[in-house]
Amino acid sequence: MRHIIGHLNPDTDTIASAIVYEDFLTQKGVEAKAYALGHLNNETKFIFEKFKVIAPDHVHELPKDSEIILLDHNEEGQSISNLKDLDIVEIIDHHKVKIETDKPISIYIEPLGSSCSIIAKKYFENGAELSKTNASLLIAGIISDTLFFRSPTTTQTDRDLVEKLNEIAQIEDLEKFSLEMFSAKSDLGDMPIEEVVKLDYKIFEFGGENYGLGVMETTSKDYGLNRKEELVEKMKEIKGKDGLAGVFFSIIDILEEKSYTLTSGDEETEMFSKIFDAENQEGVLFVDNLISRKKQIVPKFEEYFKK
Ligand SMILES: [Mn+2]
Repeated sequence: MRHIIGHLNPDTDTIASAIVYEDFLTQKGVEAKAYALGHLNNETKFIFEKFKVIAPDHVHELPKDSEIILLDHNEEGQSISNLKDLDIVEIIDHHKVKIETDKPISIYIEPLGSSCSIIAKKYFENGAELSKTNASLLIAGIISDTLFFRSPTTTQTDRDLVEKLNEIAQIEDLEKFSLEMFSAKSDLGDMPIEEVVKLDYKIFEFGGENYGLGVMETTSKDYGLNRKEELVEKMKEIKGKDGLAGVFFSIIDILEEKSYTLTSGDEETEMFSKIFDAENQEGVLFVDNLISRKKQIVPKFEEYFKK
């Protein structure tokens, strides 16, 4: 039995790709089951309601030596808590490669806009049968990760795949669908502040130390900016509690393609301003056209720490 695991603080891409890959493997006669490493965000919930999909089971750890497939991530800090005790048999991802394995395994990594793109390619290349619901889920994952093709991570392959998938999914107005997804994602109500920070949050190792990088992709940036003090206080707490060198939280205006970053302290503010040439607007670090953690934020940090 292969356990398909997306990353912690799951997003639509990680959940959708895991669910659809379960179907792909099942068609191939491989026993597999998709899991979620945490609660679904509002965008994913919206998608599930719209396409009448049942959410995958939650899991926090698995029995020793369980076979697992890592989807949409390959870093230990972003994965299941007892990863070290488990048997990784396959990785499918579109992030930078970090992991070391102790035996040869299947790895499918491609610099596409989403993991759902890689899964979609597998279906088309293998002539596997793709249901209307699964095609819709893959489209949702691609739209979510590429911010409907706005992100610099977008490739022509992603656009072509959405067109091909929509021959099956038959979503009438993709633009309208994307706006519905983004507004579901932006609707956070009175969500506890720690959950806001951890909404889309990953740990990265730079220069031998761990940093927390959270992003909030939104169509209503004021929600985040209005909770600035609370956010910063919570980020400082997380930094101390989790033994991090710093925590950054970027509010990303999807439609305007601009970002507003908060930090866990003065040193972090100075560092971020230096790296991104940010404009400090009363503690909010404004950068135009900075919207992708994967393709813009993380590589710039890496470059900074190499020096
Ligand atoms: Mn992804």
